[in-house]
This record gives sequence, C-alpha cells and structure tokens, in this order.
Amino acid sequence: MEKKKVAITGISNSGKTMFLTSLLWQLQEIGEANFHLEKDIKISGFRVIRSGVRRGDTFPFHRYREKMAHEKRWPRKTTDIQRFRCRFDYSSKEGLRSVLSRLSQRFSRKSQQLDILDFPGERIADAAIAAYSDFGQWSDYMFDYFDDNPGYNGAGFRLRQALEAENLEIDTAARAYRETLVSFIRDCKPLISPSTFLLDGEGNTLAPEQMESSASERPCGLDADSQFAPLPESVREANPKLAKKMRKHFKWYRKRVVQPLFDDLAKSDSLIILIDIPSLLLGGVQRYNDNRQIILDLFDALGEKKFKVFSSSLKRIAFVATKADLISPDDIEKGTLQSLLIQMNRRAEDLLPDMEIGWFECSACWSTSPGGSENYLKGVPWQDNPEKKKIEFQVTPLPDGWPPDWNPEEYRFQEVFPDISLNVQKPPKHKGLDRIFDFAVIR
Ligand SMILES: Nc1nc2c(ncn2[C@@H]2O[C@H](COP(=O)(O)OP(=O)(O)OP(=O)(O)O)[C@@H](O)[C@H]2O)c(=O)[nH]1
Ligand SMILES: [Mg+2]
Repeated sequence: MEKKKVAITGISNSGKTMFLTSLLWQLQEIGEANFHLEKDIKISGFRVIRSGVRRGDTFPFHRYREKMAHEKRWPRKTTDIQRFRCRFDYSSKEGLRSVLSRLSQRFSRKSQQLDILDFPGERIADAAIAAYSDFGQWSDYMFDYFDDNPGYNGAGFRLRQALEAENLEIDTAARAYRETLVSFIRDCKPLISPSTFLLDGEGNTLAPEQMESSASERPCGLDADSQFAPLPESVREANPKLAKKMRKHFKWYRKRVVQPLFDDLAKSDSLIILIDIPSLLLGGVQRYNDNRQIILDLFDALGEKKFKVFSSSLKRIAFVATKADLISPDDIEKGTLQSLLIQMNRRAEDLLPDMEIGWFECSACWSTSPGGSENYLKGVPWQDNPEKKKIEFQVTPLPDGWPPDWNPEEYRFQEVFPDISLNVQKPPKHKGLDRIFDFAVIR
C-alpha cells in the first residue's frame, strides 16, 4: 500500500475546513461526484481509518458533513490542528487497455493511505521555535527580526527597554512581552509567537475586546506558570536565573506544541496553501502584506536557508485561490484570479527551487450562479437576508494586478449561504478539488 501525507494550511477563514470536508465528501461519494483525474484514474473504496490516529484532534468529517446537509450552514471556525487518515483504491484505464486486460486491471489497482494534517496558518509564527532548539538563539533571532522589520521595530525597541530593568522578575518580563504581542495583534502583524497566545489550542481565538485583559491574563507559554519571552543577550547575562527558567519553559512549549506540528509538516509529501483573494481585497493593502509575510516566513522555514535544521520531504506545494464562486466568472475565464495568486506568491519559486509548485483556482462548495449581466451573480446572501432569498447582486471585477495601494471600500463581494443538498449522497458542486487532489496526492 502506498502512503501519502498532505498538509493543508491557510490563515483563519481561508476555507480550510470546507475544502477538506468537500474533498472527502467527493471521494466518499465518488459515483455522484463530478471528480475527474488525469490519465482517467478511477477512485473507489474510500474508507475512514481510525486506528493509529491520535484521538482528540481528528478532523470530524462526518460531523461536518451531516451538519452542513441538515443545517445548510458553513462549518464552524476551527482553531487548532486536526488530523485525518483514510484509504482508497485507484486504478487507471491505461492498464485496462493493455494486452492482458483483466490481469493488468488487477495489477494496476493500487491502494493508497492518505494522512491529512490541517493546521491554522497562525501556527507558522512558531517556525523559529521549531528551528532553534536553543532559547538564546531563538531570542536573538526574534530581536533581529524586530530590528529588521519596520512594522515591528518600535515595539521591539520598547520591549528591549522594559527588559533592561534592574532585578527583572519573570512576571514583569512575561507581561512586557504580552504587551508587545497585543500591540502586534492590534497592528495585524503576523509574528505572534508563542502562537497559543492568539489561538490557545482549546478552540479559543483572542478576540479584540479581550486584548487589554489578555496582556495581563493570557499566558505567553504553555500556561501561567511556564511563560517565556525572548531575552536579549545582555538581559540573559544580567539575569541568569530568569534566563534558566525561561529556557526550560521554552523547551516545554517547543516539545508540546511546536515539534509535533513541524515534525509532521516536515514529513509531508505535499503542502496545500489556501488563499482567500476576495477577503484580501476587502481587507486592504496592510492585510495583504501581512498575509504574504506569513507565507514568506513559511518558505523560510521550509527552504533550509535560514533555518538549517529542517530537512523536509516536501516535494510539492499547491497554491489555491479559494471561494472562486464569489468573483465574476469573467475573472476566472480570463485567468485574472490565478494571475493574482501567482503574483502574490511568485517568490516561492526562488525560495524553494527544488519544489514543484502548482497554481489552482477552487471553490469547495460552489454556491452562486451567473447573473443576468456581466459582474452579476445569483445566490443567497448571508447578511441582511432573514428570509434566505436568492437574489442577484453585483461583484467588483478583480484588478489585473495587485495595486500599489487600495481602499477596501472599492471592492464588493457577497458572502452567501452554501448551496448544499439535503441528500448527503450528493457532494457539493465544486471547482478544482479534483485537479488539486491529482497534483498533491495521486501524481
Ligand atoms: N462562497 C463560498 N464561500 C466559502 C467557500 N469555502 C468557504 N467559504 C466561506 O468561508 C468561510 C470560512 O470557511 P472555513 O472552511 O471554515 O475556513 P477555515 O480556513 O477552516 O477557517 P478557520 O476554521 O477559522 O481557520 C465559510 O464560513 C464560508 O463563509 C466556498 O467554496 N464558497
Ligand atoms: Mg476551519
């Protein structure tokens, strides 16, 4: 039996849960799915494997599917890593046509185990913790990063000043760092590490209204008694006891939170990165810059240039522009959506020269139809629509390239209810899942 490992990531709300739910749904109900693989490969016998999978963090595919079909709602937010294991068989017609057709059919049938790792993009901020086993090296890396990046250096400077206080205690140091992290979150800066400060691993994301109190309450570390913060070298030398404690706390966090994820990631054959382009246009240029930075940080981690400890088995990366059903069909036909995706992530080709990179457009659950005229779509809007009426609405055409600056108000895309059949045997209408599956799993 062949085995493949695939990791899926994207920042919050990029469509990861829907992507995976719909993909597994198509595989399970392959007879009803519009799912075509290259070389006429046919999938059969999809089954969920429960043995050998850690309980507690399993991707609850059936629960998501049932809930979607019954409630006709999108899956709920997920805030931590989820894993899933399944098996299926596949055979290609090429084999069938060969001389000893019956025999070759038997031999061309292959069994495949697929391990899926779904992780929030926010965890990428911990890549440096994965890369540096030494607390001192990690601290130096963090302060270099703050110094080198304009969006961080003001807060980095203030943190250094706070840490240079006499008789520094662990509580004061942790509090100063938590304040720094809150200021990064407020400025939408992605380097929030330890990432559990933002997503605590128990399903709780830090909400804006919790910001003030979080500087005093949310721990930067595994828990309130094991916090750590980057300490400049001079501070480590002046406070050896404190440095020793934080070194220990850093190690615990690294072992419990960071290594399990990054070890799995390094063992993956393919990585699928989901990017929600309509939301980047609606979010403005700063949001775009920050999202791009998260992805560049991941390349740094994978590229073995900056972080030499990684030796990853990754061979393929699929960049996926999600929610293609929310933009004008013209922009898909003309290739504008794909072109924006490539422009944003082109540096992957330089930073990861040995990796095969694929570019895809996708909608995991196609929920609109073309309207009567150009740039109009039909669907059931989510907001201000208590009767769930299907209406026609206008969407903004995509720009040909990412503009130097833009006002989010220039763009309009409409969130809609999912178009889902009550019959769970009918998987959602989709675009691109088959091509992505072909690239990341079958090839
Ligand atoms: N129109 C449309 N909307 C989608 C599609 N996929 C996801 N969405 C929308 O995007 C939202 C987020 O999708 P999820 O799959 O929950 O995204 P996620 O990346 O798992 O988000 P987190 O769990 O918060 O990290 C959904 O609630 C939908 O509103 C799609 O194919 N079409
Ligand atoms: Mg999710």
